Amino acid sequence: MKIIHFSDTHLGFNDLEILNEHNINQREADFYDAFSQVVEQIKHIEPDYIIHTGDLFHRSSPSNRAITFALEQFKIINALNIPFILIAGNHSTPRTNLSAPILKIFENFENIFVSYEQKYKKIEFKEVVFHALPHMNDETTALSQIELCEANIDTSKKNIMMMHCSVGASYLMQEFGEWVFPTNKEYIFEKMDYVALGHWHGFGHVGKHENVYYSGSTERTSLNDKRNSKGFVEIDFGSTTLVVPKSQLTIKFTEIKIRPIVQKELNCEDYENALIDTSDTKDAIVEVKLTNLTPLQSIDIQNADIKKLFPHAMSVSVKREFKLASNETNLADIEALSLEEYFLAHIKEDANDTEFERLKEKITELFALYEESADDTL
Ligand SMILES: [Mn+2]
Repeated sequence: MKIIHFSDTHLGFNDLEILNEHNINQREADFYDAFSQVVEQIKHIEPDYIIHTGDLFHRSSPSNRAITFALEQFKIINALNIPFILIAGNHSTPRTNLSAPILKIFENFENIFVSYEQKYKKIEFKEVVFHALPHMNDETTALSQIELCEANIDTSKKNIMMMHCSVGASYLMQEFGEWVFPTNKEYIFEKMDYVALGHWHGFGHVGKHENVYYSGSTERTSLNDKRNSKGFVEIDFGSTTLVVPKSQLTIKFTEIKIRPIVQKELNCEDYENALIDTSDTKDAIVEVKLTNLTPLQSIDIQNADIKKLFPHAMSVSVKREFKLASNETNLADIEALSLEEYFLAHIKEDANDTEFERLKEKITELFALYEESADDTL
């Protein structure tokens, strides 16, 4: 028996305000592409079951495009005749009882089994029981539902538990309404053949448990997530006719191809002669850190100049790290009336007269621009 486990696909997520050739936000399209790649692999692998552990959509009220995309993909999966079981995560669960859960739209597919009602659901097949515990807004309900799950373990079949939560406090995503699985209930994991987890966006097993895994997300919902390795898990339980002990479980992580995120550092100590390798930046999200900057350099080096160094990147963001000056000006020494004057006084200390005149013009221009955009009376 073979299962494919994936999670946190966040369909509809968008970022960076860059449009692709179809006028779709490029990052949103990246998330659709990641999902399609998993579906393509499923067609080749032909597992016995497919499971998704939550955050199918990024929002509980997804856009028309995200819903349309999901319906097209689910039609493909449904036609494979492989049962596809999915649970709701915190992103796809409405925060109030007033709105209807989006996962309900998949109820009418014969091979798709959804669990989104904030309660335990037993989804049973000939050889296996899926114990679905979707995201629950109320922790007290969650506890009684975990107990219900334990009571429903069927020792004559494989038991697979599915949840969208942080196990202990170690896998918190710092998001609203996260569910933390109670530590004193972790013993239930040992009674399961496999525990499929969603919520944490990196692949890996949990602590001492050999059969408890996060599959990770299929794309990055934050650029703070520097992982370039995203994909899905393939769990092989061996033959179902023989009683195979849990230790024979084989877990394989398969990577999909996602847009790379590349970090570069440009030491401004020798800016003119600095060489930067751009060979790995094609279509990438590039983050450049300028280090050892002096205030004077910072005026001269525009973000646009840095972006020009990476003509084939998808996006370039620039971070600036200043050199600590040996002669830090004492604030009290300058009787500056405005930030602009203070800044000019600071420049005057470091530059000669001609240089100061040249920069002064530039600074006045920049401050004028800043004041224009900061003026909220406009
Ligand atoms: Mn998520």
